[in-house]
Amino acid sequence: MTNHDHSPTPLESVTMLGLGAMGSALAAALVAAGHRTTVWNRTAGKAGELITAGATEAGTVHEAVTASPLIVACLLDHQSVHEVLDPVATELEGRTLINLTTTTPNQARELAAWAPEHGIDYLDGGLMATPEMIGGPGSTVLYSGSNVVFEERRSTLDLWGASTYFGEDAGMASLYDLALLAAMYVMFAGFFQGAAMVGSEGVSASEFAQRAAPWLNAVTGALADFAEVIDGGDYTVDGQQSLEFSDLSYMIQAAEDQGVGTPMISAVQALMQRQIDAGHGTEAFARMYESIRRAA
Ligand code: FVH
Repeated sequence: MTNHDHSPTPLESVTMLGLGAMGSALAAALVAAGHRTTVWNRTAGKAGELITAGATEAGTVHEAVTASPLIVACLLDHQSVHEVLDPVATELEGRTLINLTTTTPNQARELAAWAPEHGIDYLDGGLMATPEMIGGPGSTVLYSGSNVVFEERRSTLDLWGASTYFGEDAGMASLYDLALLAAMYVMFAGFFQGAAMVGSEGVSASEFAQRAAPWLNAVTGALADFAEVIDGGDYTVDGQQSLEFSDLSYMIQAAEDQGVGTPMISAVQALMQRQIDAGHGTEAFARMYESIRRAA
């Protein structure tokens, strides 16, 4: 994994395929940096602002991919990437393809295997940003696949956000991307669970958010401790809250008494109960990881 500063961006010709919300933001950053940028979108009429800023619109995918040595795809999904690129695979030979479309790890690996069959250098990317964040301090883009492409194009990649490389296995950027999003969605759902509990007494979600945000922020400090226990593989270590101590029955009862659903806390309780039933109740709370690690 690498992450380091780079010199100013050498100007180059870049083609952006896909001008949805994200593709447009990525293309705008390229144009703003002075790259000779060609843009293409399946449906016409999305390139107006980019053309005004200095981009050139290609009328066909063929025209788009032959305009630049570097092709960036930001389309809807894996299927749309193949729909767009398969017909121009011959024209892509000798060029570099950076795919920032969200895919599963195996879909990224499939594209990474498809690309060299057609003489294409391939780098896969996972965007940890919304379109508004592109180019700003909070934007991170995860990459895996060709290390040569990553290093050679690094200064261009850095226009979109902090670039982090996860190795030659093209599926790794996607895996990290989706794992981080999994953690985020479950945390958000936990917030909704708590908001519903206090909401049953007329407390607004906004008021709850003011208390939940600093609380959640404070407790993320525990992640490193959990990680150490998991990586060490010994859940009997001292100083850790036990699974039995972490019983959520009162929480579930409170929610039920308030007439609120318990999907999130019941799911957590069930994961812990599996470990307790297997005889590990006195072991560390982080042992819950073992209920998730392998599909039931
Ligand atoms: N927007 C976001 O916040 C998230 C942030 C994290 C990463 N995602 C992923 O980025 C990909 C693109 O997302 P997007 O926000 O640009 O998506 P849309 O605005 O819906 O634009 C989709 C573009 O894909 C084109 N497209 C769809 N299907 C096809 C197809 N079969 N052939 C050719 N192009 C296709 C679509 O074209 P059109 O509908 O305008 O003709 C748009 O250009 C995505 O993987 C996110 O998961 C964004």
